[in-house]
Parts: sequence; C-alpha cells; structure tokens
Amino acid sequence: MKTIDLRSDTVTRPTPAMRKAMAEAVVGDDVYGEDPTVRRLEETAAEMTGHEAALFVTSGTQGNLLSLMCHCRRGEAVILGNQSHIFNYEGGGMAVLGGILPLPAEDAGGLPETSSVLRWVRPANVHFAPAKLLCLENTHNREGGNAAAPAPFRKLVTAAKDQGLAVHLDGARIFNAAVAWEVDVKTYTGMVDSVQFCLSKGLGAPVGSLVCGRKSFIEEARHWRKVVGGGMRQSGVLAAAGLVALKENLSRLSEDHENASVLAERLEESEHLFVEPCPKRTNMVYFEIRKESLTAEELARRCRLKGVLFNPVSSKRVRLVTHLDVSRSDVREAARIILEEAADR
Ligand code: TLP
Repeated sequence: MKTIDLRSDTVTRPTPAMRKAMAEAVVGDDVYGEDPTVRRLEETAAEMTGHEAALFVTSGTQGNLLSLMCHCRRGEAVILGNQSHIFNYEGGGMAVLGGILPLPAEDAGGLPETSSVLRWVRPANVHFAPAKLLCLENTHNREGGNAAAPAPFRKLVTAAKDQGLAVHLDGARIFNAAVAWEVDVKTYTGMVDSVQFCLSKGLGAPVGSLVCGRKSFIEEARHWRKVVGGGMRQSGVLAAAGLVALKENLSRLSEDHENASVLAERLEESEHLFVEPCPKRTNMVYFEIRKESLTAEELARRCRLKGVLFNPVSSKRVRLVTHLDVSRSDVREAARIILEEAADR
C-alpha cells in the first residue's frame, strides 16, 4: 500500500540531485569558518533575502531563538502573535534560554492587529519589561498557511519601526508566500531586520535553516549558536542539499499550492467537514469535523489504515500539508479516502 504523507512538508526525503551534491560536497570545519559549501549557502541566502550576511543553523526553532536572543537582552520583551509558531510550538525557548518575555498580540488571519501590537509599546516605567522586537510569521502555519499580502505586511513593519521596534520574520515558509503573491522574496525579507527561513520544509532539503541580517547581528547569532550547541563541523554535507533546494525547488512550490487547492475543493464536497477558507492559500488545508460522533484522532486513525497520514491539531481540527513527495493524483486519492472515512459511521 502506498503511503500519502500529509502530516507536514518536513517529511520529504532528499532528491537524487541532493544526495549526489551531498556525496560530492567540499567540506571543512565550519566552527573555524572553513567549510566552503556552508559559506556558499550563507552567501546565497544573504543575497536572495537582501541582507548583508547569513548563518546556517540546525532548525527553524534554533534560527528563531538565536534571532530573539540577538535582538533582546534578559528582561526585555518580544511582541508576537498569539497563534504564532514561536509562541506556541518552540518550547518557550526565548524565556528558558534568553530570559525574554513574550507579549502576545491577536493575529487571527495571520498578521497581528496593529492596535494589538502597539498597546504593548509602553512608556519607560520600572514596572514594564521593555518591548524591543516584533515577530511576524509568513506564511502563517496555524492560520491556514495563509500568505500575508505585501501591502499590509509593509504597513505593519513600518508602524513597528516608527515605534522603535526591530522586526524579526519567522519566514519558515517565506518562499511559499513570495510564490503565492508572485513577488520577489525580498519584498518581505528586505524590509525586516532579520529573517529565519527553512530549507527543510517545502524546499525539500533534509536539514537546516538560515538566519539573515546585518553582519554584526549574524556574528552575534554565531556566538549564540555555539552556546546552544549548534556549532556544526563538516556541515557542508548538509549545506550542499540546501543549495540544491534553493536552485531547483523554488519554482515548483506553486505545484504544492495548486495541489492544496485541489484537496480543499474536493473536501468541500463533504457535509461532515468544514474546510476553513484561506484568503491566500499556499500548501496547507485545515478542516473542522462537523460530525458529532467523529473526532480528528479517530479520522486520522482510520485514514492511516488506508495509507493516508495527517495530524489532528485539536479534537475536531485537522491539518493537511502538500509537498514535493505528494503528486496531483496522490491528493485526489487522499481526498477520496478522507471523504469516504468521514462518511463512514
Ligand atoms: N513547523 C512544524 C511543526 O513544528 C508544527 C510543521 O510541521 O509545520 N516556524 C514555523 C512557521 C514552522 O511551521 C516551524 C515548524 C518552525 C518555525 C520550526 O522549524 P523546525 O521544525 O525546523 O524547528
């Protein structure tokens, strides 16, 4: 039985071209700054995002953590969406390791409300942890994978900067946003102080993320990366796959988006499922189960037996993610199985 894995775009296996590049990578000790493949990846990432420098890190979570630790000292605060990945799914790393206070703002729909952000910008007062940074997420994972449009994104960044805040972008899937809006990725990345993007999601590389920013910022991030045990040695083996991902897999992201739309349309046929509308869909589909007797856990269990994997995100809510290893016929087949299992009593 074929498995159609819609749990996440993190599940992709490296392509033959990636494996070849990994096998042939010229490497050195990157803690000494001597790995030419890592350097090439970092230079490529900086150039693509419109920043001075970049740092290859182990994961999106590590990239976000280092960025926050560079922007804020202990006792300072970060404003971020209450639905954001950093707030919900990164183990509170900023508080655990950085002594940084998260200040949540309403971000239903994907971008935090400007008023909800600005209420945390308060006058200096002994009682307050001063807010130094705004974090944005695009595309927005928990908000349906929605890609924020360039104009409201710019407006919010400008409003934050006018208040003296720095802005960090959790751009785990920022290339999906750029592809969805048909703009250069710099439209988003060029206006923020720092950005983290993932190679290991829709771009299909096995491991790694890049943090991009000013030279001095990246030097400090390099220090914090070592502190958290992320100093890697011959990591050119991994960077080589990342370079292939950036060269070969950007233009095909639109296929994932189309497949997600096909999946959404098919699932809308069911009276038992409510497919959450998404203003600018990328590679995710969220739906709610409207049938009283069926939980997301039970639907996932039944579909797993038929070879379709996905993650429940709550007792009635499900997320499906399309990616490199899922074809158009796979999504049609997955939709068929989900519809069938949802209809079954
Ligand atoms: N997201 C994962 C899970 O952790 C939920 C997924 O399967 O989607 N920012 C965003 C917006 C993310 O979606 C993720 C991963 C991260 C950061 C963290 O990246 P990693 O997993 O590389 O630490």
